Amino acid sequence: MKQRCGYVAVLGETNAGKSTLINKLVGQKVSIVSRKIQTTLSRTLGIAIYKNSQIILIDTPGFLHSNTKSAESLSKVAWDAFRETENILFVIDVNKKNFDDSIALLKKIDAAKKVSLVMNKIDLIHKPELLKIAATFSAVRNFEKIFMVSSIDGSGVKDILKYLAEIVPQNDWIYPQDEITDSSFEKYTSEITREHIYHRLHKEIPYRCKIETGSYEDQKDGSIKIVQNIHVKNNAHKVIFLGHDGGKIKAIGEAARKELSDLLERNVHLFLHVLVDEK
Ligand SMILES: Nc1nc2c(ncn2[C@@H]2O[C@H](COP(=O)(O)OP(=O)(O)OP(=O)(O)O)[C@@H](O)[C@H]2O)c(=O)[nH]1
Ligand SMILES: [Mg+2]
Repeated sequence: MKQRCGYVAVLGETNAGKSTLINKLVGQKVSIVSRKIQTTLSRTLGIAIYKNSQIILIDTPGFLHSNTKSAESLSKVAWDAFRETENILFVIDVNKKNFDDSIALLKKIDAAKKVSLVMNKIDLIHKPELLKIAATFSAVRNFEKIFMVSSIDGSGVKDILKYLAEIVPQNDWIYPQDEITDSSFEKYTSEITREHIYHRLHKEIPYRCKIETGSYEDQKDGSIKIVQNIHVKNNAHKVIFLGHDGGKIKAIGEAARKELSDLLERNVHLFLHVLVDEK
């Protein structure tokens, strides 16, 4: 059987569940997820395989209708990814009270693109509502397909996978069979820590920090030592990160270490340093 391979961009408002969907399609975590807005900060690839097709999903930062500089630059990242392919999954959170922002965004996508609508989070609403929402969006433009899914429990997600496997063109696979993302080891591992920071620290703090994997080193016993630096803006933020007696950072480190051990299938020794970066 001839191989098929192609790119699909996943677009939508922030918090719609794009990264959750991509992780389900890939079958493994490639992109971090949180309840907070603007979790995805850079273009991240998730590579899914179905039969003879390799589907390269481009995760993008979600759109946020705000005029701040950071929202603008994240939107640019998403539009750049969008230009890489004609196949688009447009993800909406069906549980939202108001779809104006999603519709405004949808209108910016030119007619030549092949867009499918993914109505996500169907586990949260009554089924009759779904048809109304589908009709609202169908009035805005033509969709190749409309999917109703729950990316959390996975219902309906397989249908998307099958569909994408059919529409990607005949091409040799770009990535090796066992590759699930194009992220470097450094980025992948620091993203996991960032997710745990989002879960454990509130409001603006997580947005004001930058995490980088400083070094990693295989140990003789088969484990791996990973050192990560968390750069924060000022001393006050550092104090919040550390928490009482360093308890906060310890809890973040422990949760991230556990998850990294599972993902990497080996023992991980994780060292987190909080550094004040006045610049
Ligand atoms: N109940 C329910 N929650 C979901 C579903 N999909 C995603 N979520 C939740 O929605 C929140 C946002 O999910 P993300 O995958 O981070 O959303 P995103 O669209 O990637 O967000 P950004 O990266 O900020 O653009 C998380 O708390 C997810 O657990 C779903 O199908 N059902
Ligand atoms: Mg995301």
